Amino acid sequence: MEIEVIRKTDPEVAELIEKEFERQQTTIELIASENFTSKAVMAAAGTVLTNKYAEGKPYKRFYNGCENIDKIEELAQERAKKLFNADHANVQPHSGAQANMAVFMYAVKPGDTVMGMDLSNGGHLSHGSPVNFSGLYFNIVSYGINNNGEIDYENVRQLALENKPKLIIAGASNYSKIIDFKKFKEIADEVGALLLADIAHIAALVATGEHPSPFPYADFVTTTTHKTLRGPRGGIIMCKQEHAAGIDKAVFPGMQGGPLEHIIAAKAIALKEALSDDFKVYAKQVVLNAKALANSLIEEGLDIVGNGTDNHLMTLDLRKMNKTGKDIANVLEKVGITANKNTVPNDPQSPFVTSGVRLGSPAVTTRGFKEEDMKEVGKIIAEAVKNSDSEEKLKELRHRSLALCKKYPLYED
Ligand code: DSN
Repeated sequence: MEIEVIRKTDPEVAELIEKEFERQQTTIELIASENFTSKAVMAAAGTVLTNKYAEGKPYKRFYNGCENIDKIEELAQERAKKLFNADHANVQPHSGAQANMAVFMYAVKPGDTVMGMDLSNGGHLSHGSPVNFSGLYFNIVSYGINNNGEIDYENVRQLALENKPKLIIAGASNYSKIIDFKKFKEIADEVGALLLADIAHIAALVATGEHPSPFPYADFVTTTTHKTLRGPRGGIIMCKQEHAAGIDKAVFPGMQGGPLEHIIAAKAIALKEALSDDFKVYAKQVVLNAKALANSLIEEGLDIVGNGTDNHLMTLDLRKMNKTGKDIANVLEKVGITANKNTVPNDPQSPFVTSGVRLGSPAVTTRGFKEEDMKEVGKIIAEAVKNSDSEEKLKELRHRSLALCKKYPLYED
């Protein structure tokens, strides 16, 4: 076993890996951007492929000895294209943020105007946050969400008409409604902007038809491979053929050096898994489970931004309960539920404190949770919020969360 090999060389690291497995096994993972890969995906990431330099593209490398690597990377590219019905795929980005960075590098110049969703409204750091390369080097115009938790497309259009961006980003890290990519395309066309759809969060839903696809509309589509897509940590850029050469050049030599071919092999495996019928069933269940959790929380008297969800995530709005996201995320950790604090629209608290907690269903769905389990998870969360000062109650809730974890053990077969 790999862990025994690691233990022989480095018992300290081996022990921490084992503890992390135990943590994952015994807690309910509701971080909306996390998931559990298959054993095959994990195994590929730990192979001899990590030894190989392969700068360049398949069959056009700057290093010799790439005959096997080329075929693996080509498989990953072809599977990504098939899964999403894309013209072109570059599977080398090390992460979603670097995929976005490469699109910026190709599509805009420093100082150009770019529109993206504001981070505190559910956008991503790389969509224009002032502390990120995107906000530091580009003139960012941010759009947000209204009190119903929805993008106000007329406001996006007005901002676009006023500011004439060269690039518009449609996509989010915390948005629970369907994104209307067609509307974004109409706005982009009206002002002559290119359109980037960042589907990092909803990739599996797009791939399986649970969310409308941006592919007929967007010039570029970026994704991570480790969220709903259930692959290794990494990114992919897909684009229209006319942008293919420029995007490839932006990834290498523009942004990155040698691609991580062990991770690209793991991406290829995850993409094969995502093309299966089982994965369609999985993605459908992700949405059903998120809706069941949202309904359970609402039945228990808690508020959800937008009063529900259309995808895999939701934000618990704690303002009515006079609690903060920071405190409740810590309380949930005590009862064996992992989630992250998040801002709500017009949040009176700072991003470090927040009034919300983001909750997602992708990881627990992989584990096997169904709607009735999500109902119980909702009850545990609600009781934890209402009894956050009672150590005795929190202990009882911890037993209930452990019982759910035991019902669906991880990596058994
Ligand atoms: N950090 C990711 C998330 O949690 O949504 C976005 O990159």
